[in-house]
Amino acid sequence: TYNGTWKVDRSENYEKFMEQMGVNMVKRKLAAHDNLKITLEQTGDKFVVKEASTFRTLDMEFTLGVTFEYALADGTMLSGSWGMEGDMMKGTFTRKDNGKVLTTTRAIVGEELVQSYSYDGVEAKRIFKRG
Ligand code: MYR
Repeated sequence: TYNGTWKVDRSENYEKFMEQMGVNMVKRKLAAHDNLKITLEQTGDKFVVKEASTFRTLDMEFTLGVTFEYALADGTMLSGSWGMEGDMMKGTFTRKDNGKVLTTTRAIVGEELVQSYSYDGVEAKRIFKRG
């Protein structure tokens, strides 16, 4: 189950990923230490998500397979949805400003939640521990 609170422990290639996303260097440096904490609460197809970081706190909800909008911390708007493929969450989102696609997955690997990100040929991971 994905339910619970997850604190980012480490990231792989996240700075390169943000660079590809067009995030400037100052913000990338800050975002590398954003202390991201995500709380997920799934009931059937519905997820309630609480996000907290040094940038902001955000409460939202989505339903698997249903398109919603999501603003990144810098204001970039995404539109898309999460689905399930087996035990893995798979999200496909489109940037509203340039139409490019960002895909992301969440999987529980051992005791950790591994989130992958892919955008414009660059991939990254952030790995969370329960907290
Ligand atoms: C959630 O389930 O946490 C809410 C919806 C997430 C949508 C996709 C997240 C992509 C985040 C990319 C970060 C890029 C930073 C430049």
